[in-house]
Amino acid sequence: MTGKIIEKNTKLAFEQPLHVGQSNLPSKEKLKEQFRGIFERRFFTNHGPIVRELDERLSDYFGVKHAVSVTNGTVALMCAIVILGLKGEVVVPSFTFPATVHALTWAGVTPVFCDVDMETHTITPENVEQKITQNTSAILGVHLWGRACNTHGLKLLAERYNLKIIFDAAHAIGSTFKGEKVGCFGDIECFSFHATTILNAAEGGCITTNDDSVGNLFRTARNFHTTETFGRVFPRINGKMTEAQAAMALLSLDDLPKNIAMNKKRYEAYANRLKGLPGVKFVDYAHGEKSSYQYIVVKIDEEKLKISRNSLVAELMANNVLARTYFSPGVHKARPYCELYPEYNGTLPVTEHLSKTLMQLPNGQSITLNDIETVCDLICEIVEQNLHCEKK
Ligand code: T4K
Repeated sequence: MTGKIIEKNTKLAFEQPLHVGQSNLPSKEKLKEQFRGIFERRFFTNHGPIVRELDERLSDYFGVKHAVSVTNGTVALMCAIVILGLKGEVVVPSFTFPATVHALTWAGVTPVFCDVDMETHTITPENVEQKITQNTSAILGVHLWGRACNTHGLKLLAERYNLKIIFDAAHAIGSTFKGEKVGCFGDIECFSFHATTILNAAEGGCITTNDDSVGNLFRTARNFHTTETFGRVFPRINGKMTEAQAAMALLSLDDLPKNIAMNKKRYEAYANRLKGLPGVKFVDYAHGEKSSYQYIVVKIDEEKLKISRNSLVAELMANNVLARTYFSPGVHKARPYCELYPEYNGTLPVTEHLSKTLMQLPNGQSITLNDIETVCDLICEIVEQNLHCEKK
């Protein structure tokens, strides 16, 4: 899509909306070829050849013993919680997509909300330790925006208190921590392959683990009736990935390095163009680590920019730039959690601050570098016009 700022006094900077999370597409021809095979085999689900190939390719990609695909990232989390036998309380950030917490609730586990770090937006061993009680069974960390948690520190803490540890890695395929690829940390890591993620299977996800027993239990949990593993009894579910999803996922996996490089280039284009604007800070991905660059996250300092995050987002949206305000409000302030656990209100200052100051800008295949120039011009123009109005 290309856009240009439409002359003054006309309404829209872009004729078509620019989205955060617009799907990256694999080759249509290759997808048709995959579908031809599915039709010829008349084999659509129950772990056919494409799903099996995907699981192998994923375990090679992550460098882990087990990568097990599943119908979506939420079901990956739900199964992970059940097969690890989590009970009582699990420490989890409130600054995340609600699915992280819903998975705990569905499994009958109480979420204990923990604040995140102002710089990394992830939970820290220090914050988590304050929340551990004798009822705690696990830590559920989230590698937000593709920035990995301090996996090493959290692992040491989990070992000290004999806790399980799960990472929600929905944003973090391709990311690293201290040079090690996300996918090899904790007891289980859970990925999403939703249409809005950098690995697009329409819907989909997987778990990764190096523990044979956990890998096998997960294979059992995702399929309600196989005879594969009857060693342990727990409620199973239909979490099967279809052949169609796996075909999309395989093609997206081929494109992954290219798409990560593309997202990084777009991140740099935005950050370079707006670096002089006071009150606009791009959330840094560098730290010598790799990242998925799935989200372009900007922190707005209202005092310096002289316009609030919400007003800026509203102006951008009015111009068809559909910036987002993930994750506002924090999960502890959203229903049903604000009613179930009102005691958290006002106790998570960093989460509340971030949920009021962050915005995400459009990224991905459908956004051109020209579009980014135009979005940046638009931001500068909105800020300038706002200053002008204030002075009047
Ligand atoms: N953990 C974390 C940390 C997560 O962020 C998520 C999901 C999960 C767990 C759960 O994983 P899954 O069970 O979903 O696999 C979107 C996604 O639906 C959601 O998967 C994602 N996180 C979340 C961050 O973003 P919404 O409600 O904001 O999406 P929606 O429908 O407003 O779509 C965003 C934009 O994407 C739209 O403006 C248009 C574009 N889009 C959307 C769809 C559905 C496309 O271009 N193509 C599409 O097919 O949640």
